[in-house]
Amino acid sequence: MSESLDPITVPDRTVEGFVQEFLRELHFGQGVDMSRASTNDKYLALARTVRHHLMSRWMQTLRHQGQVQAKSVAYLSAEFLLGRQLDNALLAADIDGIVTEGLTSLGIDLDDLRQAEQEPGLGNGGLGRLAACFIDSLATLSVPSIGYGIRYEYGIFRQTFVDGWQVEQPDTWLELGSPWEFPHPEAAVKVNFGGSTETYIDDDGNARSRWLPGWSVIGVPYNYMVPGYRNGRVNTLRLWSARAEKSFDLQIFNSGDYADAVRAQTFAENISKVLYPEDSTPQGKELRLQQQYFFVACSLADFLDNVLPGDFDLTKLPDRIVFQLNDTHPVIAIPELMRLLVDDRGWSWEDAWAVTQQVFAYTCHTLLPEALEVWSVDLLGRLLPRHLEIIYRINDEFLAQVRKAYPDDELRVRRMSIIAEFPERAVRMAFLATVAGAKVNGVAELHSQLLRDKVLNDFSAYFPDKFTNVTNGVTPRRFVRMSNPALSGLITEAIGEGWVTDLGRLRELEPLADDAEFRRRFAEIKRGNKTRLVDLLAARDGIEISPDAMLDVMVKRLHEYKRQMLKLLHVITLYDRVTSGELPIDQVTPRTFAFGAKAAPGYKMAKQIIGLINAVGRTINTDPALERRLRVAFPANYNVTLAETLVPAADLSEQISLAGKEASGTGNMKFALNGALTIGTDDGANVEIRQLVGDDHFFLFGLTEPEVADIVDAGYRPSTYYAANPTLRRALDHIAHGTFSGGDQRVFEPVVSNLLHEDRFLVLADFQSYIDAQDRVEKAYADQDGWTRSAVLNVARSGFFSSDRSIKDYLDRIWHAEPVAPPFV
Ligand code: CRA
Repeated sequence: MSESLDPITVPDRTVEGFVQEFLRELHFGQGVDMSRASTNDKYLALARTVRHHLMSRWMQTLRHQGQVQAKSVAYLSAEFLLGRQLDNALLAADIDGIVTEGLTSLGIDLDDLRQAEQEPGLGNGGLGRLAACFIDSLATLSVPSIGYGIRYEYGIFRQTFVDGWQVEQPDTWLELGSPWEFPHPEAAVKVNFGGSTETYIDDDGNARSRWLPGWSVIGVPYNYMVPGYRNGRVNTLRLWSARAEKSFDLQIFNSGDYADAVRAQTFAENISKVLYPEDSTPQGKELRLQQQYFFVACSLADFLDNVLPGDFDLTKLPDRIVFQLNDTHPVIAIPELMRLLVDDRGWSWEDAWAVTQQVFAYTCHTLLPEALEVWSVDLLGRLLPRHLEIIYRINDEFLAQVRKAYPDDELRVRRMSIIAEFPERAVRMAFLATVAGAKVNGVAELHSQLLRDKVLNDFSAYFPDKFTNVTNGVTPRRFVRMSNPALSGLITEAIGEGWVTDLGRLRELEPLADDAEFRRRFAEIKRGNKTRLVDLLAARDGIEISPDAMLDVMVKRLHEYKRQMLKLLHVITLYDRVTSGELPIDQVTPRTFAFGAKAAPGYKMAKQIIGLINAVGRTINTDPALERRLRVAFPANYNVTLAETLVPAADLSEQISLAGKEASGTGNMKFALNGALTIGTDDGANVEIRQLVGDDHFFLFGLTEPEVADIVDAGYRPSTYYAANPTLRRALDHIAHGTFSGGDQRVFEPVVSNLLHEDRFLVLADFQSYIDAQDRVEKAYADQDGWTRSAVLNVARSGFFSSDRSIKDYLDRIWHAEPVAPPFV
């Protein structure tokens, strides 16, 4: 269905038209003229001007959606790590050309305005960034969908280093204005908490339960545009902000107690105040449960009351919507929907359960048992008493069925109970999601297999058809087309521009790996990207690196299972070989070891490791014996914006988690797509990357998951590796003896003793295998042309890792929804 656009909302797509619109925005929107405008004024005016170019498509998409009522996807996620919006909007609207020209004619550099944007860091790491990639792909594939989440006033903290130690600063991303959001206070939703429940007899004589809440807050929606890539579609991301019902008590204010007058407001607004800075570990805090229920209750109410037409027959809900639960954070939506149907709409339990079981699907993102979220019955009952009752009933009915299927197997029943009894009585959110969800998926082949065979084994035996896999992906728009313009140009020149929305077509580059001229240009682009990074790090962090050195990169959250320590031990080993005279410095390949990592503020060991990386860096970067051939670069505050310059510049991608611990990883995909070679374990999506790019173009090392399981079962003793391996011993001794801490042996003692006596993630067991693989890297890199050939093949063979492919898999395997024709192109 193609409609013509509303002329009022379609801006003129010419340079003159743009300039006029931009100046209008500056005058009427910002209230300044060119002579007085600050960079921020110009950025805001530009953002609004660009926004105008997407507006008509947004309105059109919404109108069309209202008319067609096709099955939609609601992606429920506590995190959306969006990254900067300006470039993405320019790309989607296809107006970068006229904007650059228009601004130049006004004497403005587009790049200066880009820098003014504070990225919305509303996520921790992979899970939040995945959600952002998925809504991009949903829009580009023209799937009717809506993202629902929380508009945190403070996103992921800004990391700074003081003497090499991490210090967190608040992320004030809203401070200078946020031109990409549209608040709708008139569409606010009330959310209840606390209180108690009571039973009563309804008009038909049935005993029913109802909730008598104790307090409530208001959720105000903020809408964001999610443009598809040049397909005329703009979907919506709706993030909720908490407000008090009555922000201000005039009586109290007049009596002179100014603090008390705004107390309710302060209390309510705390709910959407900050993102919990945890990654892969649940933070069992009351406020976090409040956040989860808050956004889920707002989203369900919004969908049922506002998105669906007033006369919608809710028994048909499964034909109209699927709620995808991004990990367990939104799982409280399950009892909430039951409550809305049973308590508020008077449905029978059975009818409500039949619908509920069809409209939710659950993605699990972890393998770490400690990361599976549980809420104590005590807390949940206090905050959401009616939901707790509903969960108990779901559990009772489920366990009755399990007992029927496995008579006399009470142990199994206890294992499968949604309610854990030890160490305290608690609700296992992953189990609730598995019981109620129509489908459960892991995020890479190996991860899904381990979910079935280990983490959720009883459930996969009981519900064999529920479990499936969807391997993660990343959006090629942001992570190739936008962030690597030079490579994008080369690819387009070689195979046309179709790859941007059909990434499998990168395969067509394969023959060019054997074309010397293509390789030369590819290598030249890599060097250009390194130069871009060199300039950025100099300006952003005062870090000096050389564009001629190999760029070896490990960027991801700091976690012991990801094993930043393993890479650091390699760095220390090289340092030791050179300073001990074993290895002449002129035989060392010049290499920059780049790290980027935030540690959760309460994670002591992770913070120690950050301190140690910086300490090693200080020593290595200043030791004249190394002649600056080895350098450690650890820019603070790694985020999406930095990734966009770092990833295209990388030669070597470090994906070195202990096998069986990283669910998928998505950084690994971004690097391969930008022509870095991977050194990695057989873990997460590395397995699939290696299968696709081929063993000759991937540096594999380390124990496999079954080997890890065997070693752990047999009783792992890290000190035996220390005793048996002199190279390892020398590296650890450097840390222990204070080489990097001015002789002070206490500073990093916890790191050393943890590795020697505990080493939960088998760093010492994989050490030698990793060093050997790094020696292979060194040899391979010496043949620059051969390396470039492998890099080209990595790009050509990584098209599978597009989030467009992931979304198609979700559509086929889980959502059973379809793209609709865009309203216009
Ligand atoms: N920390 C996994 O650990 C995975 C992403 C996205 C994670 C990553 O391996 O790539 O999810 N898990 O699927 C997670 O957040 C709560 O669990 C992650 O980002």
